Amino acid sequence: MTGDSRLGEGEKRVAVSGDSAATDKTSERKALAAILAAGITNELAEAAWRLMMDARRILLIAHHNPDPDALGSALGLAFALEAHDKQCVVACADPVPANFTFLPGRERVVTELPAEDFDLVIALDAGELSRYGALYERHQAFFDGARIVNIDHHATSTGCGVVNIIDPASAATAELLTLLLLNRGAAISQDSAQCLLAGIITDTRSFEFDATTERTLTAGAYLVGCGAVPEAIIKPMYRLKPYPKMKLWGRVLASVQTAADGRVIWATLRQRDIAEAGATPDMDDGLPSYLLDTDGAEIAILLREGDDGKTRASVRTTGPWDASKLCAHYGGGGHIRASGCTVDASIDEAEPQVIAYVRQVVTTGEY
Ligand SMILES: [Mn+2]
Repeated sequence: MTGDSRLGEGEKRVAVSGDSAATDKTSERKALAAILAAGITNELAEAAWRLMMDARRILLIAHHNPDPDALGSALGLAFALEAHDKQCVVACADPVPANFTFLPGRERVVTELPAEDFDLVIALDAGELSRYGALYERHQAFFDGARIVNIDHHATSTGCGVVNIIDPASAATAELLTLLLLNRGAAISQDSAQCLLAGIITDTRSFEFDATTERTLTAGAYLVGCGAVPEAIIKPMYRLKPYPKMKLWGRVLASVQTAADGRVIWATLRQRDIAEAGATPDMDDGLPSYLLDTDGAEIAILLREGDDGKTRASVRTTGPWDASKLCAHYGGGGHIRASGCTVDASIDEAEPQVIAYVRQVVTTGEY
């Protein structure tokens, strides 16, 4: 951009950083929108959008045990559809977790349907109706006969709709929704953007997981341009803790030990730790991963004393180690990086047993 030659030197600088910067911003946003809009096939986007535009009352459902991607996708899409004069109800079998303070509209999520008078259902972040839990179980006949649009990003999804938009290349359902809305030229309000960004940020743990692509970040950039605020999501989601949780973590971290030159790290959580910290049992949430953040640690284990005399082990791994195989030894399972099992022994008996087994795996490579 060239400045106005009639302006003095100082004025010219003001002109350049003002008007042309605003023009650049608009064209930059248009370019981002075009890139994102091209990330979804037009036919599929059109088929889904037509069903939404033809509907009057729309039910948007998030899977049970909801995460911010499921709820943020449902709320974010509801905000966008309401701008097109659609009546939207957002439902989930379980209530919105208390720390999801960053989701605009969370107070409107219902755990039970007011009625079954919907002409479209949009199922978000899971490809099987059974994953919608009690909501599906209580209204099975309605859901089995309903017209459903299914939007999800899990590779294992079978699709439960007449139109299924399932894209495992998307790091989050919310990323896929951003593509859909931009493909259809739909406006994304600040509230909608905040919900969608929450889905993207939490499914990638702040753009850390390897599911994060250039497109994921582009979608994030676009949503920030719509007014979404990353800090409002990241701090309550990952860092803010109630004081009793801080106290509990302090007690548990004081018990930390290592074996196999620090490659195995573990800590114990006893019933009295919970009681004396004034904590609740769910406040160990995040602790096993936190242990794995120790330099040199490859396998992290949190051993928790149950109130039934048994011991619960939560295992997190990095490198070549398969947490699900380690836990299978005790009849448990899960994922490669995160698994759990219950050891039928008191914590004092279980601790040396489990550590001896894991130490043997690390030194021999045999599970
Ligand atoms: Mn998801």
